[in-house]
Amino acid sequence: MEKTLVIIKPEAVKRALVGEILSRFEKKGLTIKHLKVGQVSAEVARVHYGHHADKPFFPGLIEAITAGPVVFAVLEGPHCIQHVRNIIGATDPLKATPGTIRGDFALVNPTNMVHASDSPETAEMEIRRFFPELGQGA
Ligand code: FUP
Repeated sequence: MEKTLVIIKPEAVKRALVGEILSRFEKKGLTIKHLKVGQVSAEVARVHYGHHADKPFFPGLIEAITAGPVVFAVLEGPHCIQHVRNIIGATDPLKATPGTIRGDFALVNPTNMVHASDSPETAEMEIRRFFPELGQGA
């Protein structure tokens, strides 16, 4: 069954939106396979967002994702990756449709509330990155 990695970002944890956000995935019918509170270190953040390293918004992005506690989740279900991307909405909160998580709760980047894997390859890599303790069970 397809799996994806979700990070509920520091701004969303600070605003007490963890339950609301997880609830949207659950109501869709997706299964929460693994869930934990943690923190993204600057070192891991720079790897995770390495594809944006040359962008002007990179320092602010690293600051935002490392700013406080986050919640990591592995979700599972048919077409899970695309369903979760649909539920979170467009990367830019200004373009995210109302009804999506970013459309309902975010105003501007880099605080767009949630990260979710965008392909099977990144999902596998990100689950290993943020749940290394799962090993082969990931
Ligand atoms: P997404 O997969 O939707 O998180 O989108 P990206 O990987 O393209 O972007 C990662 C993060 O970079 C976003 F969550 C927010 C931040 N970002 C900006 O701050 N400004 C931009 O113009 C684009 C992305």
